[in-house]
Amino acid sequence: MNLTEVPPRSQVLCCGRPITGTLRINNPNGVTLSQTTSATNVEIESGNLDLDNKNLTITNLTITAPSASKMIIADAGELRKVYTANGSFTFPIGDNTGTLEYSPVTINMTSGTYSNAFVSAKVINAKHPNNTSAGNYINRYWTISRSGITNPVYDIDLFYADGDVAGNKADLWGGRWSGSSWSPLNSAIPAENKLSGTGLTSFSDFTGGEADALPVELTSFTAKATGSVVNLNWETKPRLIITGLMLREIQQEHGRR
Ligand SMILES: [Ca+2]
Ligand SMILES: [Ca+2]
Repeated sequence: MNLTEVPPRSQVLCCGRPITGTLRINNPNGVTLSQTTSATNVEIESGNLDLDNKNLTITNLTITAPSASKMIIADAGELRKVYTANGSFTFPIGDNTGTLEYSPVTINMTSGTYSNAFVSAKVINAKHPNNTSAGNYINRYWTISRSGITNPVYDIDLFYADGDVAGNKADLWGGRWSGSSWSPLNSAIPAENKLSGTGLTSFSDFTGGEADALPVELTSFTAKATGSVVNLNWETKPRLIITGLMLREIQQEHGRR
């Protein structure tokens, strides 16, 4: 199936049957998906493929130099990538809320068992409703989920747009929302507008914000009493601020009152 730029206006892709051959998008004015469907091969040569609020399941995707004018708009519907084995895939997604913005996410599955499996991604151009960061955050979050994968382990890279940043992007940390709390990601590279996490085992929402709004977790903590001295050792990701109250509680815990 070819959706080319003749006629030179936006087109609507219907009608929901699986596309077993190649779906080729070549229309600078864009193509909109009108029904949830699947396609074995998708090639995007020009223009945006807007999923609107429908889902598209793909097996293979070809897109060179994706951008805000050559991407898959997935800000309501999901782009679902079939996984049959470990491997990395970049979801070339963005949004058309206000300005068109390209904000891809790369999922590198490093472990798992796959049975009729896919990973899905969509991106919302708004502050996450559970992000309590007051000054430094991004007006963007991604929802990543999966189907048919048991014992998944994966790495993730998320790329936001400059226009998303409220405050100072050097003060942003990545966070994953569990449904009730934030877990920090282990890397943020402001120069690349990038938030990264490795060795993740759960799927959900991701965004960027302040460290105290996306709180740190202790990866290890030991306290050893030597005579009247308590030695505290800890590792955190990404950082920990020990307050006077916390120190006092730790010392009481270990018998220094
Ligand atoms: Ca939209
Ligand atoms: Ca936007």
